[in-house]
Amino acid sequence: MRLLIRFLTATMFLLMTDGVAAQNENMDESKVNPYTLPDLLSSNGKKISNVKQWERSRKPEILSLYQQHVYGRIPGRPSAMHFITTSIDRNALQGKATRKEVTIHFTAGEQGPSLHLLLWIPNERIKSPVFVGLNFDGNHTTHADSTITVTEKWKTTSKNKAILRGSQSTRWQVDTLIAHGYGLATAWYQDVERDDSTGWQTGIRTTLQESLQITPKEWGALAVWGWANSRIMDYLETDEQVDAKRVILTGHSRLGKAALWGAANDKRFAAIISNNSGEGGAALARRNFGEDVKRINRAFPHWFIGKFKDYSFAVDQLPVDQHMLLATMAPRPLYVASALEDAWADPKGEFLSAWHASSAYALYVKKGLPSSNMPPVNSPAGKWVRYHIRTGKHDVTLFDWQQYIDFADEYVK
Ligand code: GTR
Repeated sequence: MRLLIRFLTATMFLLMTDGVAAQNENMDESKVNPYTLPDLLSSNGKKISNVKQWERSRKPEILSLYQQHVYGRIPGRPSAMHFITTSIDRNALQGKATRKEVTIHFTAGEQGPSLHLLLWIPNERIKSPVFVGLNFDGNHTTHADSTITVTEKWKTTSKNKAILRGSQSTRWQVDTLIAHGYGLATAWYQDVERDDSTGWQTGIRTTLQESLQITPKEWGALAVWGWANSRIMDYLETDEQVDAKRVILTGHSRLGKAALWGAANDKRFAAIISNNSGEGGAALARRNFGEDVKRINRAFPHWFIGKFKDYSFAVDQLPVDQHMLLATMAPRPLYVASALEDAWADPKGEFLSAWHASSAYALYVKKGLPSSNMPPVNSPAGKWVRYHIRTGKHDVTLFDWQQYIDFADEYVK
């Protein structure tokens, strides 16, 4: 009896201190509640029916709602930013590619905050289209090449002290990209801000707040990583071997969320790929399946601005939903990809979001997804908005890359 009372008191205490414990995430499709999405194509009760109205009023309105309620503002480039090429190998991959390492310095001199870029460019062309994407574990994990620099920053920041060269190489498929005439630019995301709740104190939200004229509270970590993608673009615009009009932004998972917000703010990216970006990325927030707003806010409070916490238990009050973020990419080619075993990211919510976003593409007379029914597994569907759900888990695979290459061949190259 005493044990039972102790158990009940402990449980009640838990429920009182952490209301979230009482409400687990729903993983059952039959328990998805009905929801009403904010109307993508209306503004203050007025219907948006052409590109002019969309570009002049609705799109800026949506971007500003995301700024104020979800991710925060993305500032421009610091005026003292400069690039230093630290290595160059014109004979990489048996002569098929040029491999460069470039440090993007955000302040004058070489001691301040910086981002280390690893770049592969095909040798067969004068100028190549390039895929850009931040990596999770350091540049040296993206390819087995033993000469890729392991940066000092990585050594002092990374929790994973083992140097696992090439451990993430299946996620990058450099050889396949080069063989198809594409370059690849990647950098370690935590170069700009450590991925934890105190990361902002040592990251660029603090070190660059004066030069960027933005306070740390005005943006979250996803916006910071989105910003980093744009600084990579700044460099690519200066590289003679790069076709800067054909740069495709990619991102997996949290870095997919960051890529979406980054691309929404930077028109220079010619196409956007969201790989398993899930909650806070492509997936509809109002569909209660898998990770939800309360859970992401609790687990990753630093990813979003403070205001987003207001919606943890009131998602229906959020003035946006993620189809609106995807729609801001229009008319640029947009690819949304899910994985069958990635229920946490809510594949159906990712698909529906892309489906609803397709109506913004229709304004430009560009076809998006053909139907509100999900396509069969491993069968991409759609034109300017394309979607696939592949077999397997939360990851980036060769299959994914093959579809992205086909998509880029068709709409970017
Ligand atoms: C999960 C998180 C997702 C996704 C993922 C990742 O733990 O719940 O939102 O961002 O991590 O980035 O790997």
